[in-house]
Amino acid sequence: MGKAKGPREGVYPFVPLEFERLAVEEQRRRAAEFEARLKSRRTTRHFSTDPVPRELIEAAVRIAGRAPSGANRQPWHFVVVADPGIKRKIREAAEAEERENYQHRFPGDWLEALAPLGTDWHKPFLEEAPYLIVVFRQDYGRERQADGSERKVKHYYVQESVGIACGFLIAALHWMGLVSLTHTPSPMGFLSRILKRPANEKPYLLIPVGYPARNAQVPDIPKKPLAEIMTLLG
Ligand code: IYR
Repeated sequence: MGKAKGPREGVYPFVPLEFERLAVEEQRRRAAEFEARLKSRRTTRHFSTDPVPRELIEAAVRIAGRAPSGANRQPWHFVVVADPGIKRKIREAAEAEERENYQHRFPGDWLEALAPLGTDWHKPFLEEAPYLIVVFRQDYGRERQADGSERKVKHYYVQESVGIACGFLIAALHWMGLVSLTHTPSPMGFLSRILKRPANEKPYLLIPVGYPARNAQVPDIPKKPLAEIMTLLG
């Protein structure tokens, strides 16, 4: 008898990698194009209530689901909220936590770091944005057994995997002409309760998505130059 195997170990055949080797000039062109596109991505807090086609949100979540993950466990779940009643509940709960944060819990240095962003405890975007994508990380999986019982499946590098998936999601939303906000109300336990998520899932990010309000403004913040964020050896 061999060692007990994980749920999916050894069941996938290897197939040839589909890969198109591009001419270097084309690679440069694509790099410049992608960089230019992502340069205009901005986190936005002022949303229009204009509706967004649902298939765009579905495509963005499918793209997020293409992210690499530890042992390919795909330890994420995306709850997409368009229902105005649920959005209101989320806003009320988030504002209750954030009011505590801004008025009592945030230490002085944190408030100072937030000052340039102009944020406060009011979160109207949680009702104005047509969609809220609530990202959950799954600290372990649940697999139904033949006898109807459930067993835990180990997940690996959950934080890293879900972070990468959110990066894909945010880039995809921008690419398709939408804006988003990586919102982190804290603590986020209310999202599990309102959205009735199982115990293996924990809220990771709350991402309002939509079009910007006509008068949307963003802080004019700098990004670090390459020399500061990259060290080249050799
Ligand atoms: N979650 C709070 C505070 C906040 C914290 C950080 I760090 C930010 O970059 C922005 C906001 C809020 O959403 O107001």
